[in-house]
Amino acid sequence: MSSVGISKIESIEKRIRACDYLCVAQLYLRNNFLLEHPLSFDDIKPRLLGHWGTCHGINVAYANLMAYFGDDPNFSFVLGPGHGFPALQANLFIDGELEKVDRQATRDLNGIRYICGKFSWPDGFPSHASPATPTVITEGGELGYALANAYGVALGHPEKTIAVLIGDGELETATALASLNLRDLLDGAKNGRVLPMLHLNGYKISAPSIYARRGERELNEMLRGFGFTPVIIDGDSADAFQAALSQEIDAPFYIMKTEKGETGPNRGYLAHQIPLKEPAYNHAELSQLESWLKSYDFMELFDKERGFLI
Ligand SMILES: Cc1ncc(C[n+]2csc(CCOP(=O)(O)OP(=O)(O)O)c2C)c(N)n1
Repeated sequence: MSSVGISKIESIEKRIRACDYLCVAQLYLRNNFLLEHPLSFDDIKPRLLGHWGTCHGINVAYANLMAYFGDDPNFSFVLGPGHGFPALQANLFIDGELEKVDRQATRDLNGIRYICGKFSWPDGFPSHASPATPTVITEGGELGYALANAYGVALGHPEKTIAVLIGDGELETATALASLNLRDLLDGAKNGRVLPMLHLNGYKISAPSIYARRGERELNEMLRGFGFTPVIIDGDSADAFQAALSQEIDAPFYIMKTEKGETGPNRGYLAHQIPLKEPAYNHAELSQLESWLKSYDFMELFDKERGFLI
């Protein structure tokens, strides 16, 4: 039995499923966005660009954080891995935030066609978060600033809560690592609460991340050394995530462990960018892509006439 209610957990899981589908659709599809007919080579973008591996984890964090803090107007979410743009875009689209600044991003089939068809496409959306994305101020291709930015948002705003998702590769950068010191400088009554969250999916591009190699005990010791209390969220269960958020902990540092590429056709470094590279001309890969897309059962979550059912 879920600690926070079945319907809330179900709605989080549905939202994650919808966003995962929209990520894969953005990466691959130029047509047939609802799979209304069998996928064909013509439906696939001729040049595949973008990053899948980090997307599911971002969708898990986003959905769970919105479910927990979404009603609080003083809550913000800062995203480190800007290469996970399809996930950020999917969430902004589903919430209607994109439509507020871009009238073509309507929450219907036209909007889906627009965000998917234009992702990583000439004169369309870039493959990384960019200042054209609502609330994004820096180009998403450079890792490292998320934690510092989150403490910046908290500065002088005690009413604010800022959750920040940091990639395990990102936490190897000098900027992110040095930003761990900010807790010492900025924790206190005059500033807001920063909730750092490490996305421990084990890899950065083609190699294991240092923190994944070192193991849990050493990672925990390092974070404790900076004054944080590590809280592990093992896997993508919404129940576990909600339970972790509801613990009353001083200076928590959440560690969300997922498998890189989870819910896709492969895992780890193979999933970092485009997991299936040839679906535009390879029958076997086309059918793998079709099965992958169908695994999300998107039509249970979206209706052509009524829009999103989540
Ligand atoms: C400062 C900087 N160095 C290197 C890169 C190249 N780069 C792009 S994605 C990536 C891996 C990021 O790994 P991680 O932060 O763990 O994200 P995830 O594994 O979730 O994709 C790297 C090193 C970059 N974007 N920015």
